[in-house]
Amino acid sequence: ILDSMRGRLVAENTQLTMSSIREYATRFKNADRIIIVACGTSWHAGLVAEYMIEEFARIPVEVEYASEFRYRNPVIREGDIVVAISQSGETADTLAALELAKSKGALIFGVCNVVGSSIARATDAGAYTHAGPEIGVASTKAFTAQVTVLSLIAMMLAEMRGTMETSALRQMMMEMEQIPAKVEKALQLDKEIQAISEIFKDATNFIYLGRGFNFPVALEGALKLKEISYIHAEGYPAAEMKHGPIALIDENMPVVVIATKDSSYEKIVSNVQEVRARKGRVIAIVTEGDTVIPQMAEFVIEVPAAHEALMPLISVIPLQLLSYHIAVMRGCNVDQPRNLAKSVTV
Ligand code: F1P
Repeated sequence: ILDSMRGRLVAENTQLTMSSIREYATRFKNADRIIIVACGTSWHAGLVAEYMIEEFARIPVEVEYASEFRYRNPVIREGDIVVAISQSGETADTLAALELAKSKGALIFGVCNVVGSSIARATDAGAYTHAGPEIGVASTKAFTAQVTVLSLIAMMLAEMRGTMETSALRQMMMEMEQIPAKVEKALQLDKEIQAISEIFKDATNFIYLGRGFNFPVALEGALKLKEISYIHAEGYPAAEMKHGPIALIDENMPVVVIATKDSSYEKIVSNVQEVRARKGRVIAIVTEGDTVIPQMAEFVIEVPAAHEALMPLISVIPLQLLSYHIAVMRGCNVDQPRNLAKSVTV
């Protein structure tokens, strides 16, 4: 399965100018470090990739906001591989960050949606996400496509480095093949989420919490809400809540908790209890069949079970729908939010 996936990535790349990861297999295999540079939603996809690459391929990964990286004096070594992620392929900060890294001898790998875009052209190699044009300014399907490609890269690296059992890799690939059907199922939650949106459409603040692979999803959920509904929202690692954000929780605070069944499930149960103890209004994203969190949360959204590393592909869907419905109910233009451009080129 991995071979066929790799074949597909190679075939796509050959036609479309970015050469493939395979040509640089040895450098990837021996990389001391991978630095991911991106902005916004793409940065969140990069964070998921950090967790996956470190978990499966055991290569140290740093995820940097391109908008900061380009202006500071980062340590970049020749053996570094820099992965630039961008939906538009035109984000000026990401382009500048990769050019800085390139000038210091790093190998630049791109994950872009738009074929022939400036970032794609400036890379040494890469993979196109082929998510089709994002009609709206705020990235949604690009996130799913980026996480999918980055998951495949993480698995390829794990295979090349021998850091994951073949049976485990095969299992992951089989899980991957089931993702489209699970995403379809998550999209059927639309009406349910519309009803929840009606209740919270006038909220002025939201908190999003997640742990592990769902932490970047919490950040992404908060960003989507800010971008298209103009509601102030913050995403936090759930375990970080006690270090400050917990002070914000009261009976008026909606708290979206991504609490799917994974290795940190017991911990997230405690986090939900902490929020409930302070009367926060919990909207929990749970795995189908969960019987514990539904007893504690005020609202429950059930998504299909999946391997925890692939869960962001599913758990992000209800959050995107929540932002969408709230924005529409508030009369916001979801495709052209104020102050936001499709490609931030300055
Ligand atoms: C990065 C980004 C998007 C966001 C908005 C502004 O774009 O921050 O994530 O939704 O469109 O730009 P890109 O580099 O992924 O095209």
